[in-house]
Amino acid sequence: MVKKNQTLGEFIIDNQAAFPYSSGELSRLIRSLRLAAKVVNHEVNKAGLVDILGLQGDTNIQGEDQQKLDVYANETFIQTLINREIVCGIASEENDDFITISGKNMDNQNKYVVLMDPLDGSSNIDVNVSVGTIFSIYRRVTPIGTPVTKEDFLQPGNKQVAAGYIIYGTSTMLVYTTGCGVNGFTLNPALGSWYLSHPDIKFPENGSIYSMNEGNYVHFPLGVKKYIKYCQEEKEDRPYTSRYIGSMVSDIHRNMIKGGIFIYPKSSKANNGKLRLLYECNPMAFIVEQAGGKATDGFTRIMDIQPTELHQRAPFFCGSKNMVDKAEEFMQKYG
Ligand code: P6P
Repeated sequence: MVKKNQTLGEFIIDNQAAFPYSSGELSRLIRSLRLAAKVVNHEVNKAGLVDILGLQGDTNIQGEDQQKLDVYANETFIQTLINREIVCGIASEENDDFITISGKNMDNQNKYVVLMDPLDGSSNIDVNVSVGTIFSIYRRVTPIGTPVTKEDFLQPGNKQVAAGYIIYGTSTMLVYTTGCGVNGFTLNPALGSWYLSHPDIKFPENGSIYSMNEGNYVHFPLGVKKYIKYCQEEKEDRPYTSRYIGSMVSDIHRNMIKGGIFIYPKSSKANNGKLRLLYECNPMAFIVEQAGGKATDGFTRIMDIQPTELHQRAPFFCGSKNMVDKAEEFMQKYG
């Protein structure tokens, strides 16, 4: 039963009870991400008013210009997690390598690591288009109390304990899963509280929206080209419309509510596509699957891919199950 106007805090307490042996560590971790999200939201919402727009002047490991808000969001999430001493390691799109958190007495007994894209879609910041934060949580695989290793981060997405995103849009929402469905909470900025606004989100099996950067059409695999033409044919079963914001969190969030497919495929310009497997594709795939959708690389379930590099990329087909199935038919046939 959905409790009307339940806050995120109440929801976490109610759902922690569903994990009788849980130590509350995961709940505290979600609460910390909730706090950091409010701090980042405050800055994102006033980005146009203070001198926080524009390029930081540095570039990250991806070779992408770092926006000031990218750096601010990265530092906010990392410092909040360090201050709360609730994780043993962090990996971020904005950091070349993972961060080991040893704790005050160098005896960090925490068992979770967090991987994140602190501000996805940041190229949209200066033009007032919604952006997002994406996070992915795993249980470490190396012994508790020892420094984390790359092995703790290079886990397949099917080992995720929790995943979520914050979307800084017309309203600010936190959407996450711990493997028991997907729930969305909307921030009331006046009160600083998050309210359960989208309980038990279900990804429609069919949809009428296809989302990809068609500017790259000539570079797409033939299967993707054929799927786009299939969507564009005037047929009764194809009332499709193209919607692409260029901010993955926003595109996938819209499609999850309305039904649709998001595709960022490999291309002749980028052999594995653009999106990063560990802290973009895997967490979004966990959420989408938990809502009843599907997420693959065009052939293989995204969450079954065994990572080999922290910042590796993967082609991404994600959304309404029947639409992803149809796109995969074209990939199987044409490659
Ligand atoms: P393109 C934003 O930089 C991002 O990582 C995703 O949020 C978004 O879907 C994609 O890149 C947009 O890339 O090549 O279409 O501009």
